[in-house]
Amino acid sequence: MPDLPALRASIEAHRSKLADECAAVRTPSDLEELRNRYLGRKRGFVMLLFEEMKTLDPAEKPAAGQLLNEWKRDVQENLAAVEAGLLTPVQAGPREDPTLPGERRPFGAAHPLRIFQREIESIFMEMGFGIEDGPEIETDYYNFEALNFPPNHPARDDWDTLYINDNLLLRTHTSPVQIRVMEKRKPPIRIIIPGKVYRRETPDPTHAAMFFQVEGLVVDRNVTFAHLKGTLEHFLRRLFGDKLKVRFRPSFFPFTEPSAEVDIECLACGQKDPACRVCGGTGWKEILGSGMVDPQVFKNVNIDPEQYSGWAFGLGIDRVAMFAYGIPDIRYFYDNDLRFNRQFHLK
Ligand code: 2NL
Repeated sequence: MPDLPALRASIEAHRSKLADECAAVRTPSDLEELRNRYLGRKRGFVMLLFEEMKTLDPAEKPAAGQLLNEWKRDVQENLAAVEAGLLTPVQAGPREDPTLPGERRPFGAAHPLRIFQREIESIFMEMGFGIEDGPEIETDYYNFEALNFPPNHPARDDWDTLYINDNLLLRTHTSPVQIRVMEKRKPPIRIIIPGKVYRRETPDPTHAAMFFQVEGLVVDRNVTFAHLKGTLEHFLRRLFGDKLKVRFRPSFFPFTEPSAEVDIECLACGQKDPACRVCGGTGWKEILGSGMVDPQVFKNVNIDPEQYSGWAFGLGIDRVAMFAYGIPDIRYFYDNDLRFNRQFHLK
């Protein structure tokens, strides 16, 4: 049967081990393991010695109880100190000055292309247009067939893209969203669709395999080419300036008839430099494509072309932003170099 001196000796033996064991703790799980070994409810050293106390001579029990309680508190304090050390990194030098102002973390900011997209959106919103979006992975039907590109037609060569399988592809324009809207909703329709589009391109200063586009669509009774001209001219003057010269040139798209390309005066040379690198000396810069929606496209979405007419346009956000800001290479938009990106949110 143990006696009080034997109990005291056991406690001292544990006490001298604990100091080394505390110093060896490196991780929270080391600490947990140590805590269990000493304070575990069933087989912890502290609990085992309390059990032993029960076998002592009753006269020795009060002193033994006091010894054990003091030791238990000592173990708890040691472990708490180790825990605090794990949570607080060692501080070298003087304490931090709590009266200093906090560290400012920079907020993120919109990408230059997104800023330009928002500018375009707000001009059309002023005119009562809504904004829509849709999937970037499209079916052959929505990207081509509904827009009047027959299967295997050579016109598809200009819109070559990345195919996921025979039927699914990365959209080459946002027009499939207009098709989806016209299927669901009857005229009047006045919408623009900004978004990412894809083409099979080898990247160079003016081509990227992924870029941004805005398309617009107006469908109602008695919509004419005059509405197309007036709206696009107003849009371009809001974007580039009141007095901006705008011209319309005949063109071709499979989904519009008639079609027109829209040029604006070259703002780089003011139409004065025959050697201008931006307009090639022509004085004009092509900004967007447009036209009256082809009757076949209306039939594909069950809108009666005898009752309704409409016009549409498409523009490359990258291309127009390059012209507006004088950026010589489209790839700057996608380099994610903050020295470039930061030049476009000066506010
Ligand atoms: C361009 C030309 C254009 C359209 C896009 C369109 C959409 C539907 C019906 C008819 Cl659903 N047209 N979109 C029309 C004319 C031109 O884009 O050069 N884009 C960069």
